[in-house]
Amino acid sequence: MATLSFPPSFVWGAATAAYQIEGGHREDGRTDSIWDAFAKVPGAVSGGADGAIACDHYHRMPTDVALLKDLGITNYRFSTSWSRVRPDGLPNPRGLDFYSRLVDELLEAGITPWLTLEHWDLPQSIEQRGGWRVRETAQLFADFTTDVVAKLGDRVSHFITLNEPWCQAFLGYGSGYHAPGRASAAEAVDAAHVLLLAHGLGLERIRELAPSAKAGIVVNLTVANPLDPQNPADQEAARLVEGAQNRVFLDPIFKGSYPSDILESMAGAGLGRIAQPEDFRIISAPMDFIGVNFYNGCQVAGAGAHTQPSEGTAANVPTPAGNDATSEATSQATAKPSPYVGTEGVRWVPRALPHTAMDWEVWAPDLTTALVNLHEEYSGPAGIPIYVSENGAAYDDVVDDHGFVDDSGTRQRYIAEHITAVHDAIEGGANVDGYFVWSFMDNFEWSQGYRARFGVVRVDYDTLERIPKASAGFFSEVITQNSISESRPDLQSVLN
Ligand code: GCO
Repeated sequence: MATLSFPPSFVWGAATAAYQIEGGHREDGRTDSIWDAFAKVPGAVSGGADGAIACDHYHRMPTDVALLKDLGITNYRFSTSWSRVRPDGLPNPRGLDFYSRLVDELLEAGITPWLTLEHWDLPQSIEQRGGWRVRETAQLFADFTTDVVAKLGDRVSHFITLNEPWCQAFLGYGSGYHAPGRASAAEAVDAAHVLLLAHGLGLERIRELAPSAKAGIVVNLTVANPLDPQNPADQEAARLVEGAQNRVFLDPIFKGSYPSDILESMAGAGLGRIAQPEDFRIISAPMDFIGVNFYNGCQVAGAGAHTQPSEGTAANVPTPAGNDATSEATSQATAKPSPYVGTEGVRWVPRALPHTAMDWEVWAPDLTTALVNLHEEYSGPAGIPIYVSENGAAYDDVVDDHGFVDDSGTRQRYIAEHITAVHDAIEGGANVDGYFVWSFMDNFEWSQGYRARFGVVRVDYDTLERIPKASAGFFSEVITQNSISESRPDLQSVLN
């Protein structure tokens, strides 16, 4: 087994998000976000769960930071709650102060903060005025960015504007799987544009207020593998799916326009109808890095005759990585429109691969493909630094009498194979400078509530105790060594 070493400057970290861990939802002036409101809708979240308490990080922040330090985690990606910082449109110093204390605590512990301004938790008061569907929200995001960067820009060196605009637009407004639970292709494409504009305006504020900070966005990319790589209809299906998830954001950001084929495939929904010409200059302003969240790829087929069995249909389009494709959610999928606007006729064809507890396929080589493609198609000769800003897996953990989870055969293996895939991408020429595991600890997994556990640290939701799993020890070791024993999917077990 070869040992794969990473460059000396490679960044290792762990990620979380405000609504998923903080709790304290009514404290110090915080008001509802769209996820507080969505969680109240019967059936929207598994088990009727919400983020009112979550991991109670709001009250346990110093000990959580101490645990990060104990685990040797040297970079921490977290997000700021807009509803805490600017509830109902007015700055709230008490809310912002929490993040100031968090940043101080991290720096004191020798941990570099990576701050995501918004990770899905739009204030509900803004949603009531149109949310991400209306252009005004991009301006409001810029105001929120100003508050955060003015206060923390002296200490935070890395800012991320938005997390996964695809999920926010297409799961939140297109399919209704996620808050705010709306299901309209037209609203989804409008939201996509407003999110892009918000990113651009946020970036402007970061540049003004913290000129030496590094800034970027985080997108969740998929890799669509054509069922038959030689079949033009399958190639077309793959192009459409990657277009509907990846290129619809990457092209405006890196090239200053929507891709022409996607303008066409999403014409019925009206992609770009609310765009103004100057938007694209704002959206495509240079960034210092791009973050990629990756969980899984997929296999797709186009219309036309195939002899292969077991093809998916529109009704079982898997909800993609970064959301809620468990079997329960998939059965609800029949009632919800596909988030893949403009891909009518495409069939998702499950591959004979292992699955996580989210029902997501496990195939780490897709991560290598995603990173190398991103590098080749978008990053230009200079090669913008790419960070894997989230990667990890939910499994049904088995807890021993001491509360310990030995996840070496599941989550740890998933992580090891994907870190190996990152190394392969670097060897393939992609400029990948870091890897953040999702997640530091088990947390509120959106529509799945608390039943999907992604943490390398277990959270006992009765006592709120944190207990590192085997994967946490493994990840610490990888960080210390700055290397990994090569770990590849066992093709034999995949094929059997
Ligand atoms: C996401 C998020 C995380 C999720 C993770 C697992 O992007 O979907 O950034 O909040 O919890 O992806 O689904």
